[in-house]
Amino acid sequence: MKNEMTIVSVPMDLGQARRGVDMGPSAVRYAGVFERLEALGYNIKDGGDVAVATEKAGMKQEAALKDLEAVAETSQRIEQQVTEIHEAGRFPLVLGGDHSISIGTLAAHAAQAENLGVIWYDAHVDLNTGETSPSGNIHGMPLAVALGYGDKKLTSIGSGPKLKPENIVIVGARALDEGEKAFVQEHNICVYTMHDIDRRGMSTVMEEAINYLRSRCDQVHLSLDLDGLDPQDAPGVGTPVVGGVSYRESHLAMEMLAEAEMITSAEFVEVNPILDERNKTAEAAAALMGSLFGEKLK
Ligand code: 5AB
Ligand code: MN
Ligand code: MN
Ligand code: MN
Repeated sequence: MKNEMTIVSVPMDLGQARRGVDMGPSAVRYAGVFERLEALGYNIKDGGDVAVATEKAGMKQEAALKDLEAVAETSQRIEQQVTEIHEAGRFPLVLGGDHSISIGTLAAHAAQAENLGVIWYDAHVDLNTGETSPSGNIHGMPLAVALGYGDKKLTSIGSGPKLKPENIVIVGARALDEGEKAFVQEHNICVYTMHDIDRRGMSTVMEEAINYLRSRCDQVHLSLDLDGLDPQDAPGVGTPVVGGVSYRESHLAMEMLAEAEMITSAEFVEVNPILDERNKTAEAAAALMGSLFGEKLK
């Protein structure tokens, strides 16, 4: 892992319907991320906030992709700002915001990798398009967009192809829409569901995921949606799903990634302080970052 890191906030809430997730980055900062990572010896630069576009009045309720223009405009800015972090030779750590921010981050990461891999830690698989989405919420679509599926305004962000379906590993999935199930089947995407984690253990699941991505990818991005965790451990999320990954299992997963020394960029998303209990979810996010960046090893 690079020792030089830039942390950037994206106070974005346009990708879903519940207000408050735009305050996620502040809550995570308040939970002590900077202090925690500086104590591990990282040189951290504060990249500030990416400016989030304002929604177009009246767009919200009817459209198949809600607030498409504003999300696209913001994604463009995210892509630019994250690209600058890469160009400065620093590790990009992005704090969300809803998961639509990945449209911009993945575009930036993909552009400077030969073959980008992704670990998508989430209760959901985020593989909807405007055609399959039950909600029209773009935070349920970023992985599909990175694979080239969805509205042109989103798939055209950044340059060239972003992700290959065989370079994705999803961990913690337990709430797939019908269209997403078909997408996973059709593209043969590697999904470790809660069943797999229950049955085979997080340790085996992560070992397989790490070995698989290491054998084929030159860079690996971690996208951690806090709703991957069980709502008991991470109640402050907009789309909670019962029966999730535990706090301890999540720490183990992060520690194994730290040991593997394979993560080249990361984001923690979907923390909603309004729905949270005493900043528990933001604190879980900060603690998981501690593990991802080597707390157990030092
Ligand atoms: B999240 C749902 N699949 O598309 C949809 O939190 C939920 O980024 C999406 O994983 C959840 O609206 C998106 C029902
Ligand atoms: Mn999710
Ligand atoms: Mn998600
Ligand atoms: Mn969510």
